[in-house]
Amino acid sequence: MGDTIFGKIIRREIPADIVYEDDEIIGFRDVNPQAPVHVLFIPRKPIATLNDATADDATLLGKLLLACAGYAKREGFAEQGYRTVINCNEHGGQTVYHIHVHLLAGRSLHWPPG
Ligand code: IU
Repeated sequence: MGDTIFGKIIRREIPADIVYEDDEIIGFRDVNPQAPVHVLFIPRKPIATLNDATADDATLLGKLLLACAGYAKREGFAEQGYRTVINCNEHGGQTVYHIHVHLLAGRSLHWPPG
């Protein structure tokens, strides 16, 4: 796949407010937050969309979700609650083609989403 702005964030070519990092995953604050807490968790591996993930990525996808839950627990909003979202392709509202999990928290979130 082609490079994206998230690839540049991973390589530190552009700045981001990074709140989590390990050898496979980075978490950083969304520049256009939709809730008081809005963090994006991305794999360093450049998977474009959820459709492009394979069985080989199963552990990595699980780690992305666990990274979200771990962050929520450490930051103290896990019990109150939060939402994780993966948008896929046009109708899913995906705009950056490097798979990412949105972690949204800090307010009561509406359902269903628009
Ligand atoms: P989406 O699921 O692909 O629509 O989410 C992309 C998100 O990336 C969106 O919430 C943007 O605000 C966010 N974002 C960012 O945090 N930094 C950037 O430089 C760009 C997009 I471009």
